[in-house]
Amino acid sequence: HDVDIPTKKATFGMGCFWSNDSLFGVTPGVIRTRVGYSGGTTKNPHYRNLGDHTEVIELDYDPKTITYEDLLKMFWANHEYGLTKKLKRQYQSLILYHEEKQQVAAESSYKVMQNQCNGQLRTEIAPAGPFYPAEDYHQKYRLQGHKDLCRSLGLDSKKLQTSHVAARLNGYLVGIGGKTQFEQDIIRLGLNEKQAEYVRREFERNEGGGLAC
Ligand code: MHO
Repeated sequence: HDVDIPTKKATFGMGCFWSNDSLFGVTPGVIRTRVGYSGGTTKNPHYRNLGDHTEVIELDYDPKTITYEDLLKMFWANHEYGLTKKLKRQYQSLILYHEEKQQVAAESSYKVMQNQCNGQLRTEIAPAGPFYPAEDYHQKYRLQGHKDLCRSLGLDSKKLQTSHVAARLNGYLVGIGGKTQFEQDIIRLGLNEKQAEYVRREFERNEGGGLAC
């Protein structure tokens, strides 16, 4: 049930990458996600030694279903630690663009936001450079709490970075995306009744819950 269509990449730093991963993972048009470290110059960063890198999420999206402008709206609206606070480089608000069209769109949305924030915005916009995937335990962090479900779907550590199903479940399991969208997604994702029922129960458990890191 992996989705094989042409995609484009987008890369964002929005604070802690766990929540962003869940948020984008259930967004229609986002096909795959992975989290990692980018935006810096030091080699081979690790979670305990980030150098000058930032926690980022890298998305593969279907531009026929979702535009880069839509992704930018989500970027501005969903920062874990806000847009104007002075933060460690780890949590820098960051847009890494992959083509000139993305650069133009990012810069023009930045101007609008900077006005709204009275010039206090601290977001950086830069060309995408090397991306270092984060350690396995950070990938689909929310989904990994559900070991039996992962096992029943054959989601090994590699697939946690490449699987569409993993991206979706990582959001649904914390209540993002909504029950209605989930119900419509079950067959497309290839979930069996037992797996679907498990996710439904999690929706109920998470009712009213938020996305704290
Ligand atoms: N609030 C989380 C941040 C982790 S995120 C991967 C923590 O304190 O562990 O940076």
